[in-house]
Amino acid sequence: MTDLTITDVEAIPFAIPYTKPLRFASGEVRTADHVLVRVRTAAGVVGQAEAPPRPFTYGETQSSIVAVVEQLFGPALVGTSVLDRELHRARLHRTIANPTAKAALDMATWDAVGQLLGQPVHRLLGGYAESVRVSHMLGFDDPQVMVQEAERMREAHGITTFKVKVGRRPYQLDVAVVRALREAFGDEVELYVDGNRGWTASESARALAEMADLGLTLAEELNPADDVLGRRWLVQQCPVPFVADESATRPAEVTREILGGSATAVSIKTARTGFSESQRVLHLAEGLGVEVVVGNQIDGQVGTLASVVFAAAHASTSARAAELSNFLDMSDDLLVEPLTITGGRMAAPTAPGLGLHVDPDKLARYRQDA
Ligand code: MUC
Ligand code: MG
Repeated sequence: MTDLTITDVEAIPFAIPYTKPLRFASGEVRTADHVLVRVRTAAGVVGQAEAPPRPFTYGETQSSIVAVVEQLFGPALVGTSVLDRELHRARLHRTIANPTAKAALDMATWDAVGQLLGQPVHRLLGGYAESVRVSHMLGFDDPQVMVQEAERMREAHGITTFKVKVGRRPYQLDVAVVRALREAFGDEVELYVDGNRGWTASESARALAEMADLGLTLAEELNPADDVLGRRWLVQQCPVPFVADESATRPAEVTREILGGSATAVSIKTARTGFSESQRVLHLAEGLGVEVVVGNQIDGQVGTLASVVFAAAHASTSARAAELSNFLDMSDDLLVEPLTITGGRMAAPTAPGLGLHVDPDKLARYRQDA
């Protein structure tokens, strides 16, 4: 019988510059300083996944991810079977936080399982759709620049769904952008907004009122969830689903925010909840009767591959466009075969595991520990 034992866990820091930095209310990204996590098994199969630190959101850094994987989480997994996901969870979740380190280990483990079984992870998770619609995230800029960027995405990749970053002051800066996009594209595009907690509840309410004629489909984290009463007041008057992103990443937080009236939809990001915990969040959301969106933690191509695998695997994650395109703003990436978006859609890989092949020359060029 194949030996499924995990023999080694590795964390490789790498850095790839963005050609077009992404700016939003809680931060800015100029370089993808991520970590490639590898889980090696006794049978020789290696599972891989990407951890993107977001210091301004969750407090992880590239070096903290490498340290926690090498010193704490890796040793907790070595000697167990790749199939023992509940045991892995029990051991890793004794430690709070460190979401992308935990998520990458979970996804690398699934990648190894898929390769060992000769099945794509997309099918192991649920196998619902072959491909999903893509939503592109537009970072802060002047209205005309953001319209040009959306036009470029539509022309080159057929993308017609855009998440517009908002949360600047005065809020009219962002309202002008959404209006310019609607005027430029009419009904041909879907638009929604994400504030990354940049506004107060009252600024958000005024902005929503001024955008009432612009046909938004979702509003995400416009103000901090910790403004407890202000947030409930805002969500009650929001005419579209109000998405909890960074405020509700764990099942307990999702339960609290939804039952407390502080959100009416949930963003699921494989970068921070992997596949196993993302399925827990998804099933909870389904049970609560709230919609989900597959979000983007400004993932590289390895991370984006994981997101499309998860999005395409279930009916409710493929109902809305998934945020899968921000790797297009990077100057290069690690995969041998770059991901493609055609006709506004991205296909889930059909090869065993996550179907990802890291180019050794590129990894050698971008790794930071050599
Ligand atoms: C998003 O949806 O908020 C920005 C910060 C982060 O952690 O993810 C991105 C996108
Ligand atoms: Mg968000």
